[in-house]
Amino acid sequence: MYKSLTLIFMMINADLRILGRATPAAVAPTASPAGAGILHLGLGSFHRAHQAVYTAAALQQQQGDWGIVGVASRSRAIVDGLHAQDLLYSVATISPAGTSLAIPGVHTDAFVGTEQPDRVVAQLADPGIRIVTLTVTENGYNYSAATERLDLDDAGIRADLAGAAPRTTIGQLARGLQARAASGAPVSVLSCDNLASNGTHTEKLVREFLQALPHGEGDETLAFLDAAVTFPSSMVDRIVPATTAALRDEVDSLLGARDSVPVPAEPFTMWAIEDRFAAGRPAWEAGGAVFTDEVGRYEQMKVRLLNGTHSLIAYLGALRGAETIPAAVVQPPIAAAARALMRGEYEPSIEIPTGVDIRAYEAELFERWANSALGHRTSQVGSDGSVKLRQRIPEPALLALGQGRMPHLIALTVAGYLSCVAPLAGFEPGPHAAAMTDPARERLAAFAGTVRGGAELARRVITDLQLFGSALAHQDAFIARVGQLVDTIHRSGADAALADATSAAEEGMLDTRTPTKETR
Ligand code: CS2
Repeated sequence: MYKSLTLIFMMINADLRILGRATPAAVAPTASPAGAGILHLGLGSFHRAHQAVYTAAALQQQQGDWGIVGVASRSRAIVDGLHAQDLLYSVATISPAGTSLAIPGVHTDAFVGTEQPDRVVAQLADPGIRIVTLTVTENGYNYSAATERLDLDDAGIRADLAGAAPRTTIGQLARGLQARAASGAPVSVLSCDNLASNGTHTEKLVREFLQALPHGEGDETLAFLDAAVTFPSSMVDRIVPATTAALRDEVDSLLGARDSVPVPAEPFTMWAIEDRFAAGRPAWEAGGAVFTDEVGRYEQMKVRLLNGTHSLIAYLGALRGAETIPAAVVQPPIAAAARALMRGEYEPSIEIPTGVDIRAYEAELFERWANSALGHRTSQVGSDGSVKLRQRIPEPALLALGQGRMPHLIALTVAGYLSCVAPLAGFEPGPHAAAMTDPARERLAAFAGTVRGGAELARRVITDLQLFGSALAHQDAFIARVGQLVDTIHRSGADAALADATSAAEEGMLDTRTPTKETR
């Protein structure tokens, strides 16, 4: 029977040598902050393996009141698990060479936001809190791609606007900032989600919420936003799979203690942040964060090359029976499609950040995806495609179409997505596709039950539902190509669609690279 994590840390403090003998891999918490300066919404694994680790490094270099109050949106298990361990947990960095542990130790409190919404507002109003960070996923912003605004038809947003204790993220931010306006204390809201221009996007949605309040009720807060609130953008990167029972067992044996809420992560980590903080910030550069004016470029590079290609690997991998990303990416047809997608369709749409070697970046992506020890599932990456893909595909697709090029592999990504979550009658996409969750799954499945084939499915989803925004909704050639590839997957299988789209993409790349007569 393992001792509890808390007891182990008491022992660490009492006598390091004893613990060293008992558990060779013993680790002490990196930080122990005096007070909290950060309120974090979204206490999931990603935050705990990313921002928490950078904050621990910052506090190790420079003490300060930068502890984190973590708000889980719904999960009681994580909050109870953390409280039972004095808010400590391990981050297991996993590579084929082995696993190493770190314990950030930066959280000063944790609670469930939907259970105590008033407490979220009160914390945000507290002048001691100087930064609010967010990892609520692409799905947590109540953004409507069809209207390109805050989704005012959403029941949660409507309830928050009507004055209920706020339960949506945007409602909590707006109501919290409304309460804070009384003291006027400056604060920064830092989105750490995979969204283009995530700071600007968050600010726009908060402002739209305040503008939608009746009788100019939000006006004073809007003025407070102008004067004292900043929304820096940031690009976050670290692959963090779901925690499994096997990971818990491995961590327990390395630690010699029971940790019920460890998080696994890959060795690679990156954070690029716009340095616009209204009331100070931790020295996150101590953990390797880059402060830069080129966050937009980093974001574009990452959301397209990593996340966009990740989606292709996940959907086509799942359809070919791969349970994990590493198992999918080593399959030659998928590797070839991923490479052609990056080179031919995403890369031309990206302004590469200064000093980044794009070839080295792409090569590193393949190494990261192939990390078999991580066990990152295709069903995890494939989940929530309706909200993830709209961040990843419309702009590069529109850019290619505008230049007269068909983005065959972006079309294949969408066709793979539809085949996994909205298979037409008679097509069986397999267990990994079945395990993908998606907020639009029911709506899409209803379409799939009534349409006659891929072309109609693609049109219903892209044009009628505007799942990827209004601009792509009228790109008939693209929609037809998606429909064709859906039919190919359904009739002849994923391999046939991969071969078709990859060879068409490679031909397109040759055409654009073949020198003309004049330049020859
Ligand atoms: C993935 C990301 O699940 C997904 O859609 O593409 O979570 C990815 O692993 C991270 O963004 C890596 O930083």
